[in-house]
Amino acid sequence: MTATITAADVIQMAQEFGADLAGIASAETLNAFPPDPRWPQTPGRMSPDAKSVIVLVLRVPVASFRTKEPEPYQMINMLINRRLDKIAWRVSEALEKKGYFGLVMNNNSSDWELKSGTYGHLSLRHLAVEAGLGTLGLGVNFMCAEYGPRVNLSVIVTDAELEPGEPMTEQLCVGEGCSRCLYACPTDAVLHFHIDKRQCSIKAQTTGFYGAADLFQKFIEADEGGRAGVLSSQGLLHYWQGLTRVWGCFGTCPRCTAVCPVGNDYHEFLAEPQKEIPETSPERIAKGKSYKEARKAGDEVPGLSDWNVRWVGPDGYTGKAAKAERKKFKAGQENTGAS
Ligand code: B12
Repeated sequence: MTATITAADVIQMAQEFGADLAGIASAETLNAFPPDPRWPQTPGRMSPDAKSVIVLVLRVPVASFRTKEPEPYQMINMLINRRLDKIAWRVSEALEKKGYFGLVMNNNSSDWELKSGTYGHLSLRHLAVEAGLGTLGLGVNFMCAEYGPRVNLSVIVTDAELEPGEPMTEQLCVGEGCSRCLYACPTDAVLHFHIDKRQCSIKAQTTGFYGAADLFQKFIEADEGGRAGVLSSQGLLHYWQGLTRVWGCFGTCPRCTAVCPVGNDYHEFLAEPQKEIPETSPERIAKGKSYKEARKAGDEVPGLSDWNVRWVGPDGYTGKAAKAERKKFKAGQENTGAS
């Protein structure tokens, strides 16, 4: 026997279980608009009965962007993902009590069948956009008005038919005129509403799959002395820590998210400590300018193709959404007497 359940019930339940934000995307929409149609990340592949996808958002505490070392960011990333798993599990159990299924998806794995194992079973960022929670930015991070890109995501696929959120049409990302993520990226990976994933991985995934594969390759190719070297190398220590603590496997570079000025959390806690971007260089400033000019000139920007623009915000950046959010936030502060 299934009980009636609405989107509002599910969102409230997810927030009571600890999610900072939650939303609903329609499985049918995702089946029709997979982010990259060559490797379709569709709920239909999970279950033909999938009707909705519940998206959970947990913010990354601002403290992790106020240290000089990336270590605390990495640590909290692992904890956040585990907490997201638990919240998703509780939502799934609650759905089951009402007569629906809730498939908890792994929030940081990838599917061997999709683009040589580099895409997740579902693309959580695109789902968050479809749920109306935010838009994608210049470096394709998902960002929301509350916490900018400083959030992690998790999803539950369900057969419950829930009213989906309305995707935003205006992008939250300030875009080429800001380019702060581009200036701050230590490996120069931020492209024009696109990202060079290999470059990004150098810092964002210091161990991970490629780290392990590199280590094994070095070991296989080395002579006896070289193999002894691998056995006493930092690489092996990192590999061990990756296996035991997921250390370095994901989320090891906070820079693009730390400096993003979108989000009430940025204005409240990060504007001062993150104002200066030490990594900025004349080359990076020129790159940002060239992106701005390309857009102004109406050049083709593949990251903003007709297909992709759906998740970036088809109306572009006008500043209206950001201003409205700041106003709402300030009004909320005045009401609670906070200064
Ligand atoms: C693989 C992966 C990575 C890889 C590749 C990143 C990527 N963009 O796909 C690497 C290791 C580089 C990475 C890095 C990071 N990741 Co990651 N990652 C994933 C994972 C596991 C799968 C991503 C996926 O399936 N992408 C699917 C494809 C379709 O999306 P896409 O590549 O962005 O494609 C779009 C555009 O790039 C463009 N495009 C694609 N190909 C091409 C080709 C051309 C020529 C052009 C022009 C455009 C274009 O079109 C696509 C459609 O819009 C997800 C978890 C999940 N299941 O979603 C987490 C996830 C996306 N990562 C996350 C995080 C936190 C990060 C980091 C911030 C961690 C860090 N700082 O160390 C960085 C941010 C890097 C960045 N700006 O993208 C979060 C998202 C947080 C957020 N606010 O957006 C997720 C959702 C994990 C989670 N559970 O929270 N990640």
